[in-house]
Amino acid sequence: MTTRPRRIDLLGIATAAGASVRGAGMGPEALRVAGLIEALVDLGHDVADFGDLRRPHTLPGTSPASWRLPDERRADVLDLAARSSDQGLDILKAGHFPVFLGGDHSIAMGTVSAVARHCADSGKPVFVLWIDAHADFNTPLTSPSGNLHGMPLALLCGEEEFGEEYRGPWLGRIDPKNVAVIGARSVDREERRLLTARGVETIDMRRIDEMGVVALMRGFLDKVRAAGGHLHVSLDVDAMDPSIAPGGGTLVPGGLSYREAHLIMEMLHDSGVVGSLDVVELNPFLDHGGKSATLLVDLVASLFGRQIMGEEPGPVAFVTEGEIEE
Ligand code: B3U
Ligand code: MN
Ligand code: MN
Repeated sequence: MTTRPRRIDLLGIATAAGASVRGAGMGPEALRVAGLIEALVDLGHDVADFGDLRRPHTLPGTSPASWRLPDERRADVLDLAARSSDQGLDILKAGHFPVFLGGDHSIAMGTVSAVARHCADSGKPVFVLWIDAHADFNTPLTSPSGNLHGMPLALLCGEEEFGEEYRGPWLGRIDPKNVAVIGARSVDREERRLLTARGVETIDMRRIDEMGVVALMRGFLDKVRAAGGHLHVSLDVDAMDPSIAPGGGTLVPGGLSYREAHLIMEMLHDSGVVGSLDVVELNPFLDHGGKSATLLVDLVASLFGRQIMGEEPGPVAFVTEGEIEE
């Protein structure tokens, strides 16, 4: 829940293995440089930074990370998914709020799995809000690109067109009927068919234009609250309009405005049902002087209670990895 104060555990997953464009592996560090920890501490939260999970740049018998072959990139994605799922589960078991810093969106294979595994133990239903220009619901058979950052939701929702190598004790399952994609404006034809068939609520930009984010978000949040659910939020930088968030590798025009994005975050905070977060696809190499990184930090701050007016509790101690008491 986002009720303050929280113990927030940051975990970076420094990879672009699921994308075709390089640079998202630098995302976690750019978010730190843009002041993520300071913003959270300033809001009265207790923050621990667990550093980044990453794959070695060279592995015996494989190509250098910069031009790995598709099979090698898939191996990177799945290794990181298994590790982030296990580490995310530990964070959740400790009662802390995990904030996962991507990395491209394939990292959600692991992060959402952590949440699903944790909630399976307690019987709490998992809901996912996927804030993205894309639906990321392709399978290896429907994907036009073969890039794994376009497939995490399909894997998590139990689509069967994924090979044996995608299965393991790390993989969790979510109910597609508990998923909402908001901000969508680039959905592939086969992907669209799957979303409809599985009952994923897809709040595309046209619905936002017509109805506004408040009514649409209220409908979804009421559902989560009524079910007593845990809400995982997965925030892709390309959900926002490229004019305010240029730092992504797969930008699509016509995205969320500055105010729409903040309003979504403010409503998520007020709902009190959010229990975990991904911030993904930030590509510092393509960003304009930290503009997108700074926007993401401000959006995360809104999710954790920053308000234009109103009381904020003020800073608490910042804890680094070495100092964390077990
Ligand atoms: N739907 C396309 C494009 C895409 C999805 N996610 C991103 N791009 N970032 C695909 O490749 O699956
Ligand atoms: Mn995405
Ligand atoms: Mn996207």
